Amino acid sequence: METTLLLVKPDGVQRGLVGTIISKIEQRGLNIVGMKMLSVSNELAEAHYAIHEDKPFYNGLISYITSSPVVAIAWQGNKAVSVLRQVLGSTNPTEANPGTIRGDYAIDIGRNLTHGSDSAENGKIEVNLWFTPEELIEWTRNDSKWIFE
Ligand code: DAT
Ligand code: MG
Repeated sequence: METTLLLVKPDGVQRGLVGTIISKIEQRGLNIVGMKMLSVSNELAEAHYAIHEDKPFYNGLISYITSSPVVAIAWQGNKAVSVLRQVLGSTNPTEANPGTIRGDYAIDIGRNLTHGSDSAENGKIEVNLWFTPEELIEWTRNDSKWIFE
C-alpha cells in the first residue's frame, strides 16, 4: 500500500477543476486519507520544490504555487504513486495523452494543474510535509474488495 500527494495547483482551483480532478482519481480507485484547501506559504513552497532549487523555472514555480489557494489531497492504494501520475498525464501537457487530466485540460508546462509525488519514498515525505498526523485518517473504502483482488 502506497501513500502519495496530489496538489490541485492554483490554476486548477481557479478554473473550477477541483471536483473533476478528484473524481477521476477517486473513480480510478484510490482512497482519500487527507484533504484540505490552503494558501501556501513561501516556506512550504520552498520545502516542496527544494529539489528544483537550481532549475531556471524555480522562481516561477514558487510564485505560481503561492499565487492563489491550492487543494492538497493524500491518497492511498496499491501502486498509488504510479496510478496517480498516470491519471495526471505527462508533465508537459502538450505531451500528455487524451483522457489524462493534463491531456484534457492543460496546454502550458507552467500551468499544468496538478502535482503528484514521483516515488513511494517521496509520497511519504510529501504527505508528511503537507499534512500533520492528526489530518490523516486511515480507513477502508467499502468497495475496496471490488477494486483490489
Ligand atoms: P512533475 O510535476 O511531473 O513531477 P517535475 O517534478 O519535473 O514534474 O517538475 C515540477 C514542475 O516544474 C512541473 O509540474 C512543471 C515545472 N516544470 C518542469 N519542467 C519544466 C520546464 N522545463 N520548464 C518550465 N517548467 C517546468
Ligand atoms: Mg515532480
